[in-house]
Order: sequence, then structure tokens, then C-alpha cells
Amino acid sequence: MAVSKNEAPASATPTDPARRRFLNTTTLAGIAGAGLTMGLAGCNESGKPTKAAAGGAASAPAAAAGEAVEYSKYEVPPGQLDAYYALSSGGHSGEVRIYGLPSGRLFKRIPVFNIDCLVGWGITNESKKIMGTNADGSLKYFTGDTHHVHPTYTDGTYNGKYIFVNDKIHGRLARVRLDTMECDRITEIPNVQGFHGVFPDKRDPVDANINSTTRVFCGAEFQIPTPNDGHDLDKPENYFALFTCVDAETMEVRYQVKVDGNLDLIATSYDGKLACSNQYNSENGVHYEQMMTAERDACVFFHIERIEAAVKAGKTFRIGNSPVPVVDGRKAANADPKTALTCYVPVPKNPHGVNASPDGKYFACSGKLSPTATLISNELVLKWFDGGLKEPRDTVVAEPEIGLGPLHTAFDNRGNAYTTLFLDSQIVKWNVEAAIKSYQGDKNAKPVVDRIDVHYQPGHGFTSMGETKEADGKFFLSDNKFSKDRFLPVGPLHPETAQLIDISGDKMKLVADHAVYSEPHDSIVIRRDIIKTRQVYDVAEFPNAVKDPKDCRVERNGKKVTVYLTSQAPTFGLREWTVKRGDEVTIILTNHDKVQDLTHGFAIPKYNVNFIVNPGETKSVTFKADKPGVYWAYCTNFCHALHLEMRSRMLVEA
Ligand code: K7E
Ligand code: CUA
Ligand code: CA
Repeated sequence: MAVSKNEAPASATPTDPARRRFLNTTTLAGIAGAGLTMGLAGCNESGKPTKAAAGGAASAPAAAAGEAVEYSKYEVPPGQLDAYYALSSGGHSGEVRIYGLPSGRLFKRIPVFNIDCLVGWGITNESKKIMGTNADGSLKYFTGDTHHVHPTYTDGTYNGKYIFVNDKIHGRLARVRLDTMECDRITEIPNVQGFHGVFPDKRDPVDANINSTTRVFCGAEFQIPTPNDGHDLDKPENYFALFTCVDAETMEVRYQVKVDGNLDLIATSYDGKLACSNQYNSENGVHYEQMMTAERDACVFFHIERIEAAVKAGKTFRIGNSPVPVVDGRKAANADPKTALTCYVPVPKNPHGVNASPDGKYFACSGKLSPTATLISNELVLKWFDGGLKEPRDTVVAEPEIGLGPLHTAFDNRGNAYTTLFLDSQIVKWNVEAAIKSYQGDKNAKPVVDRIDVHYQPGHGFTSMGETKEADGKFFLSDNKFSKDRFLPVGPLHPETAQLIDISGDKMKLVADHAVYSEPHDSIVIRRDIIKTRQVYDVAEFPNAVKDPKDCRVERNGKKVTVYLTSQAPTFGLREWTVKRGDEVTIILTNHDKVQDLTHGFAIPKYNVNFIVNPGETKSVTFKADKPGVYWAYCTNFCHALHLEMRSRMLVEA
């Protein structure tokens, strides 16, 4: 059905507040139906509903709909470039994505834990080696669930070298090079399940000369028997979760820390001394209602210098066959602050994200089941570790009530925090200093300064450069979990909405809706000048390169056949080659075109071969020639006026 000219499309008034209330009610009802009301209704400690819960804003009204926004200001006209890259996880698609902001244009999908037949990830020998294979050469895993993307730092800001991303399903950490935007390493972390939070360190905890990322910290969300070898199957009291340190350069697992409770998101301090993780299941529950019995869970702090000294001193144990040294970070073993490796700061029940403020002073831990954010002081945590504070809870400097279902917090450069409110479907802006004053008893201090509706149910939210000391306070991107009626319907699986909010003024302004394929959890908004990419590879970078088109040939070694090929538009280096049925064939293809953007593809019908070679790049595939006949290997990537003619014959003798 076409929308006639004078008939307004249904989406003309997408911000109807009545509809938003309806959505909230249904969300709450759905959760109440699941038996979660006790966690949501209680909210504040006295058990009374909060102001926000009662339907009113804590101190500021939601941004008035209809306030004029000059949308064209946020457009990127033809021929112009975006100001930012947004690097985004792809959730259970297993990939990482790159968008431009403010345009929201999708530039690239980087396959990581998934198979991608466009580039041949999971198909070529080189990508299989990075992903990991079984003894027979098949992929060990071909699924993944990416949540958190965090780049490497130098001096408190991004250095454009790598970005790390987790796989929650199989407990793997991947590294993507930011110059080629391709995955170069994947490490499987032993002894854990539900590897969720990941964050690189920002400088060395001891050596002041090392002001760059050298470690990556990983939090495990699910408690399991350790080792998970079939013992203690149904004895949850013997399940544990571990904090893991991976070397950022070698990608080897350096050590692990056994904790009480579980871990979730990770944040690191700007001084390199601390890493922390929120924990929602301090109860060690195996069913969700058990996971919400305690009034408080914790934000666990890790004293990196002491942990590494303990590892060095051999105060470690091993789990099963894993070679990784493990130290004991449980409460009982760390009762004396002066020697403790860990500090469990109590926070309201079932917290979600934890984020470091760009001034390096605070960590904001969102309440999720509590309508609060807990602000913890970096300095006071260090003071606790020095024996200068009585209780871990004394490190808390503010706990403002901000609204229902707070999940993740981002920061600007003017002392404000922006927290996603999943249940309220809002972003709430709150002032850090006002929150601290209010916590100290100043009745005039109003932490909440603004709210804006988003559509709908936001998960993560990110400010431009907000996870660095170069936070610029320009944009907030809200990655929402539901889009419902925001886009043309496309069947049961809806896209998600990434909403761009201008935060440069006093009031937040919603300036764009971008549809994103499910399901980004986390995005990093990086200034474009930080990323320096390469367009063309050097043939010599690849040890198996076919260095000269004249070297194209077929070599046989028993039943193993290697075909050496080059590509140069519009031809491959051999017009045909012959193999015998039953041969194991390896094709090595080097692209000798050195012009930017001149990528070729290579596909063989009926053999599941399909991959690309970028300018100067070499890739290979291995398969069994088990079907006799003529097979036209052809270029899949449009490269030349004679692209369709760019093909060769593989002749398989019966
Ligand atoms: Cu909140 Cu995996 Cu960061 Cu999703 S997690 S939103
Ligand atoms: Cu080469 Cu198309
Ligand atoms: Ca809990």
C-alpha cells in the first residue's frame, strides 16, 4: 500500500509520550510476569517507590517533544566525510561493525567469530588458523557473541592500533587491527564461561614510562566447576568465576584471579592501578530468583600491582590441565586491606555496567534493579587498599536516583554523566559534582539535569571519545534494544535503533535514528583523525605469496596439489589447471593489483570456495577435489569492465 501525498505516514509523530508510557507498562508487566517485581518495585532502600518510579522525573522533565531541531546540521552531504568512526560489536552475529557518525552510514562488517562468505573468513586457511581448527582442519567454533569493543590506549586516549572484542559464547578474546580493520588474533580463555566484560589497561600500574595498553582484562559472568570436567556438576556452591589478564601484544593468557560471586562488565583506571567489575550474582545463584536475593551485590576492584607480585612470587595454583597461574581473590583470603588483591565494594542489587569518568576520578556502576548509579572514587579505593578506610563501602561518593533500569554510563567533558535507562526508555543526564554534594546531604544539589526519551529500551550508550581523557561532549549514541515502530516493518526480527543525540548544549537533542542490524551491545565513537588505515598490502608481507605472475603453476606431491595463482584485472595467472579426483587441492592466490579498492574475488562452483583478495594480499584455500568435471573459477568482486570474463577453468579428471 502506497502512502499518498497528503496522508501522513504512521511514523509522523513517533515520540507520543502516551505511547511511551504504554510501552513502559508492557515492559514492566512482562517482567513482572516473569516474577521479577520484587527486584524492580523495591528500588530504593526504604522500599518506597522513587520519584522516578512514580512516573515523574527526579528533578527535570523529559525533553519537550517538538523542540525544533535543525536536522540538516547533522547530515553529511554527498562527497563529504563523517567526523567520527563508530566501532560497534555485532552481538550474536559474531562480528564487529564500522559506521560513520553523524551520518550512521555502515562502512564495513568485520567478521571475527562468524563465517563470512564475502571476504572468505572461516573459508580461507589463513582465517581458519586465526579462528582455530580441529585436528581435521574444520573450524573449532563458528559462532560467537560479541559484546564489548575497546581500543588500545596511549596516554589516556586511543592510539589507533588495535581494538579488542569478546566472544561470550565460547570465552574468546579477539583482536582487530585498526589499520586494516581485520581480525588478527583470537585467544580462548581457559576455565571460564560467559566471558562478558573486557577492557584494556591504560598504563602500567608500576612503570610510569609505560603509558600504553599492555594488558587486557576479562570478566567471566557464569560460575562453573573449576575444572569443568564433570565433577561437582550440581554443586553450585563449588562453582566459581575468574578474572583474566591477557597480554595485549602476544595475546597469551597471563594469569587469572578466582573471585567470590561473578563478574560482568570491566573498567580500568587511568592510572593503570585498578581494574574493576560489577557483579550481580554475589549469591552464587543458579536460578534468576536466587541471583536477586541479596540487597547488595558488589563492584569488585582488582589491585593489579599486587596481583602481579603474587603471581611472580608463585602464590598461585593451577586449575585442571590449564597452565595459567591463578591467584586467590576471594574475600576470605583478602581480609587485610594492606595485602588484599581485591576489594568488594557493596552496591545496590544486581548492578550492570561500570564506567570510568574521563577525569580519571570515578567509576559509575549502574543499578539495573535499583534506580541508582553508584559513584566510586578511584582515590578512595586506593586509600582502602592502603589501610586508610574502614569499609569498602566508604569508597562510595554518590548514589543518585536517576530512573528505572540504569545500565551503562557515558561522560562528557563538562562533568556530566549520561546513563541509559532500560525500563524508562530514556537517557538521563546527571551532574557528577551535584550528585556528590547531594550524597553529602546538600538538599539544594540536584543531580539530574535532563532526560530524553529514546525508542526504545536502551542498552549501551556512548559519548564521542567519552572513554578517553579527550571526551569532547558532542554526541551521545544510544543503542536501543527495540525499534518497534521506528522503521518500515521487515517481518518478525526488527532492526535495532541507534539514536544520535546532540549533547553539546544544556538540553539533549535527538538528531537522528539509524537502523542497525541485530545486535550491537557496545560502540566506541572515535575521532576520525585517530584512525590511520592502509589501502594496499605489500606482496612481501605474505610468506606464501606468489611473488610474480610468471610463478603461476601447479605442483603435485602425491595426492596433494598446490595451485599457485595471481590475479590482475581482468585475468587470473592460469587460464586452466588440471587435478585428479581425490586430490587435496590448495589454491594460493596473490592479488598483484596495487590500485586502491581493486579487490578481486575467487569462487569455485560446487566446492564452497569463495573469498576475496585485496590489493597486494595473498590468501589460500584447501579442499578435496571429489567431483570430476569442469568448474569455472570466477571473480566475485566487481573489478573491471571485463569482470564477468575474469575466470579460469578447474578441470577435475575422473
Ligand atoms: Cu549491557 Cu553485554 Cu555491555 Cu549488552 S551488555 S547492553
Ligand atoms: Cu576481478 Cu572481478
Ligand atoms: Ca544479586
